[in-house]
Amino acid sequence: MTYKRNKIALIGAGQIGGIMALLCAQKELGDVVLLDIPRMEGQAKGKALDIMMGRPVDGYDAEVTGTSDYADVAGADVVIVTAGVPRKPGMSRADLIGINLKIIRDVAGSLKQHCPDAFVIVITNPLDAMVYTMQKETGFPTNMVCGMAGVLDSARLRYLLADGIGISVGQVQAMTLGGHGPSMVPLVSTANAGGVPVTTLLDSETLDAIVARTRKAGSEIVGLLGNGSAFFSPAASAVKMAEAYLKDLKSVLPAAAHLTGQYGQDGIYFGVPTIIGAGGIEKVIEVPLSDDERAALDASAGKVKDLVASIK
Ligand code: A3D
Repeated sequence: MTYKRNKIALIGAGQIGGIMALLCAQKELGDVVLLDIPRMEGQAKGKALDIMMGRPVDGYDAEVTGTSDYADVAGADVVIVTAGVPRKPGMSRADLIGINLKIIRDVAGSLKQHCPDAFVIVITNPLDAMVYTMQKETGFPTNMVCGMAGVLDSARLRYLLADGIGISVGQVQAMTLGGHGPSMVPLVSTANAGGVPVTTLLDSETLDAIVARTRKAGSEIVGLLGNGSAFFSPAASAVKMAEAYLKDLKSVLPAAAHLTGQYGQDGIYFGVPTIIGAGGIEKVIEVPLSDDERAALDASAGKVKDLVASIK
């Protein structure tokens, strides 16, 4: 008997790639191929074998393999890209553009050849510029290329709000929009706990501190780790997006999506609420914003445009 299972290609078998492989297998989202550069093929194969040998413990059937050959990811349904280098303490995400731009261009060339029908989720930083580059270089439809940042930045905001209020995170709905950097915009005006606005549950000083910590959460973790950046929650966030696509969940998730006039922006990739289903980014949703939030979002878009303009 033969089974048709989804194929998930993870380009980059580092910290985030390895956790994503485990999560995809545990959730039985499909068979997973971890791909890295030839010099790091052992890492890809070793992580894959480690996960395979854990199959009896959790009881999942997904096949996980490692490779450095793009022929092995041919025909993937979903591709998640972490290829590149992460930040070290003291670095901004934008500092990574020189080295990661070249890597994303290389990866895009191979994906164009081997995975023309995939839903591509980019994680590599600086995120908004890398996802823009991925779409330009592959020429894939804009709805099939997106970036993961909003699910993670929103999760950080939701965690901090729930912690501050002293309730379960499941109760808190909140979004962070805009570019993936210090200019990101955690939305307080629409954040709520079980339908109750958070502005009635926390004073403005506490809310300001939560917004500031959300913006710096990535750097806080980089500082603690000392060598690399967050990887558990970024992996879980990207897998959530892949799951929405593969299961056609039509989930409302913030993502770096291609804009054509929404939020007053045209031709850039920017963090906005979307619906993700079998059509990829099926819709960009426009939500009401306070005047301050609108101004902050415009400023964040300016930063993303500057970064994209610096691409040579
Ligand atoms: P790391 O553990 O270094 O893994 C990256 C992997 O990419 C390494 O194994 C490299 O060998 C591999 N690689 C390099 N070049 C290529 C190539 N051409 N083809 C295939 N693989 C290649 O890093 P990580 O997993 O911790 O982070 C990966 C990226 O994600 C970095 O750029 C981070 O800055 C970024 N990141 C983004 C977020 C967002 O929310 C957007 C969060 C956390 C990290």
